[in-house]
Amino acid sequence: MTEPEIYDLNGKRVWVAGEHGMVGSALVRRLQREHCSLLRMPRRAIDLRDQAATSIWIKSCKPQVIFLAAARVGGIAANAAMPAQFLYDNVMIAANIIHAAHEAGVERLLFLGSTCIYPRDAAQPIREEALLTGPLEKTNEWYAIAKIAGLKLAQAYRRQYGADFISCQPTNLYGPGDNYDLDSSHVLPALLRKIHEAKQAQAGSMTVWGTGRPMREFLHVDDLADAAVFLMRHYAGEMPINVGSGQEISIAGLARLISTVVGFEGELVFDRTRPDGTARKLANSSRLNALGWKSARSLEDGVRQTYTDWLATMPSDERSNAARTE
Ligand code: GFB
Repeated sequence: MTEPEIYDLNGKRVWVAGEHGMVGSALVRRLQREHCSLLRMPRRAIDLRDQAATSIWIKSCKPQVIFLAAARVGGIAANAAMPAQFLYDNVMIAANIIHAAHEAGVERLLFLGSTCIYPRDAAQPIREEALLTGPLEKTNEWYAIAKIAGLKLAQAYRRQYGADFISCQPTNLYGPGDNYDLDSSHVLPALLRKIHEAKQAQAGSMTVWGTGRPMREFLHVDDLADAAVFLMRHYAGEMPINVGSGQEISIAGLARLISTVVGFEGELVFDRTRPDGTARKLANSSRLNALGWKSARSLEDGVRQTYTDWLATMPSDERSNAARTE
């Protein structure tokens, strides 16, 4: 059973803030299948941390709908290296866009948070009610605090001004357009790259950070984009909604899965000097499921597709080298 549609995107002027990032570009791909008018901002045309510039942009292009996917993001190492940027950039982006959207009379806005907003020791699978019930995981508290501020802004503007702003928090994402830089990436693209390179080099082993024991839930970014469009159409309320796949795997299990996909048969070595981060972070997505949306793609299919997508972005000499060694 799907909840009835409460908002019609047909003919609407829609802006995806952060349209050049992994999430934003997935949203643009998804919205291109809708009969709406997508407003496009050239890459780096406006610094969304700049309040005046952001406000002028929104007032001049007059979106009726905003998907707020712009953010500074990164994996466990990037969070540790750049706490100021993760906090400042994300607070500013959220505050500037949400305030300007309110001033410009935007009809609907969806703020994209992250499941790292939840307390480190929250009961699993984590329900939305767990927010602000305990201390955060230290390895990403700066980013988490900025994301909590963003969803609280959406709630506050809804409560005080009646603005129809909603939030959702996706679980760990992967897919086309991800960051493959090993110093700043998340685990899935990092392991795809490291395992691919280990195979090419015919290495006997490759290194996985931490103990391999932490559990993570992964969602393909195209599934997130579909869920976000679904929420825009079917949901209004203060409660920020979890968006997960329900597919949980240990980091060691993920490394084994990627080894199978890539065809690497060497040993996995665990570097225990690297942090594990949160032990487990499985979202309870039953609210979203009850509204009528559920992820259908298996993690293995998603990883295979992502590996193919990534190989396709490589220069052709590297790609053919990769194909030869398969
Ligand atoms: O994806 P990730 O960097 O971030 O790391 P989080 C997840 C787990 O994978 C950690 C392990 O236990 C890492 O130690 N891991 C193993 C690796 N090998 C690697 C590797 O080569 N690279 C990376 N990056 N990890 C992030 C937050 O947390 O999740 C963000 O820091 C955000 O703020 C994001 O919330 C969704 O899953 O721990």
